[in-house]
Amino acid sequence: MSMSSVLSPDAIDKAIKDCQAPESFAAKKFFQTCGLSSKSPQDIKTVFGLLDNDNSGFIEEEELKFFLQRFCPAARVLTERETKAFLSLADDDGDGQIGSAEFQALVLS
Ligand SMILES: [Ca+2]
Ligand SMILES: [Ca+2]
Repeated sequence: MSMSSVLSPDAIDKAIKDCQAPESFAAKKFFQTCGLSSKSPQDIKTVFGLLDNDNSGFIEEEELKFFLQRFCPAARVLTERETKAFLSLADDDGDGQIGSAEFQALVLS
C-alpha cells in the first residue's frame, strides 16, 4: 500500500505545495487539500499505517516530523513548532503520541 493507492498524485502535490514555506503547515487544511478528509475510515487507517513507520501502532513525534515526506519524498520536514502544534492538535489523551482513533478524529474533524 502506498499513499497514491489512497490519494490522487495531483491532490498530494497540491497539498505539499500549499505548505512549502516553513511554518505554513496546517494539518486540517492539508487533510482537506490532499483529499483524505473525504475518504473512508479504511483509507484513513491505511494512511495512518504508512505514517506509523515503525509499526508501533502510534505516530510518535519523531515520525510526525517526517509527515510530509511520507506523502512526497522530496517534501521538507516539519519544523519543531509545526510538529508540536500538530501533535497537540491530535493528541486527545495526552500520551504524547497519536493513536489510530485520534488520527481518524482529526482527519474527519
Ligand atoms: Ca510509530
Ligand atoms: Ca494520544
